[in-house]
Amino acid sequence: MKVSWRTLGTVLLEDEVLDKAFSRAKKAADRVDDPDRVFRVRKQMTRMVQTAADIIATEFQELVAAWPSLDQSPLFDVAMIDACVGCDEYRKNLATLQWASKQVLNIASQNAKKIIRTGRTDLMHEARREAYGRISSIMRQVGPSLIWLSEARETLKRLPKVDPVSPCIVVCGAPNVGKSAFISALSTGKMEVNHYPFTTKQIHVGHFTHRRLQYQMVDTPGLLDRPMEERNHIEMQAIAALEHIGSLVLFLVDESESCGTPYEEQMNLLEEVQTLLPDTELMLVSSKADLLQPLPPMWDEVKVSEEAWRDEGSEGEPELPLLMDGEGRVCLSATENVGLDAMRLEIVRKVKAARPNNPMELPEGWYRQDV
Ligand SMILES: Nc1nc2c(ncn2[C@@H]2O[C@H](COP(=O)(O)OP(=O)(O)OP(=O)(O)O)[C@@H](O)[C@H]2O)c(=O)[nH]1
Ligand SMILES: [Mg+2]
Repeated sequence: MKVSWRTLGTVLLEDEVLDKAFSRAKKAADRVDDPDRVFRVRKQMTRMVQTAADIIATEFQELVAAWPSLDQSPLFDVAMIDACVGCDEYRKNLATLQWASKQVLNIASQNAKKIIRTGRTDLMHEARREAYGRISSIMRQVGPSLIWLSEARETLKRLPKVDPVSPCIVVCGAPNVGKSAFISALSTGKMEVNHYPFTTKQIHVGHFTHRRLQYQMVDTPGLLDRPMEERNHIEMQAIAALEHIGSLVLFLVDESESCGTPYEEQMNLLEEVQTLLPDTELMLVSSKADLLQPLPPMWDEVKVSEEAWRDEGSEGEPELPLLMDGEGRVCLSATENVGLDAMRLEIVRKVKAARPNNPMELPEGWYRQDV
């Protein structure tokens, strides 16, 4: 149902499209067989012109059809496209291909007429040459668009794939607090690894399913973990995109400070994230609970009840006790797998409370993509 950038075909560049078109056209002409010289040349020349134009037009029309239309894309995708490559450029370059495909077909039909109307083979050859010249000139004009689209594809391929219909939990916090480890520990199945083009860091997208509803978790390295003044316009747009998809923001704090960022600074960051994503419910969670000294008072109790729940097949929605640190803050350990089952159920409860009662009803501005 979702468009996956990863399945978009490579974009052939100007010379590659021309080579493909002209070599197919030549093969088509070579297949012509007619004992009458004038008939033969006429057929050969019309085939060359029409085949070349058809190949190019089909190439471009298929490309335009395969690339998602912005009007029908989820807001998150549109915001990401805008942040990464620019929506105006995206529209403009696809429109250029659309235009070129019409032009090329026009040229072919005009010159095919010339070929058909004359009885002189030299004029047939000339009309064919003229068509090739005009087609090449159109191709020169679309060259920059093809380069742009080819580069855009490379960029968009690396974006995280998020389903706008399923709840999405945005996981943030200072570098090294354990965001990826948390997502990995809560995920069933394989975690996807992606990139935002403006950070070199890997982004993890994980999933778990509860009562047939899929919950997605996205981490935000390099995005929500640095001071406001260092963020550029593009990153701000990406953050706006997170606002669109987030059902819940989990802010991880590493109280042990083994992440390298002092607790104070992590709290400043928390305030920034709150102002950046003001309309999304935020939950503060303390990571690496196994490093706390002493261990959280409920450590053993939580561990035992989670193990018992897992042994019974993880059914239903029991009130598993949340792991709390000495100050009454929810905590967990991704490496020791303590506090995670309780956390998963808490996420489900929070998302349910934040979502509209009718699961088929989407918030304003969203639409549902059909299969
Ligand atoms: N003891 C302990 N270490 C943990 C836990 N979770 C993560 N770590 C460690 O903390 C380090 C950072 O973990 P990551 O999950 O990569 O942290 P991150 O927030 O994704 O880091 P960036 O993506 O670089 O911002 C790793 O060495 C982990 O092994 C935990 O629950 N307990
Ligand atoms: Mg990470």
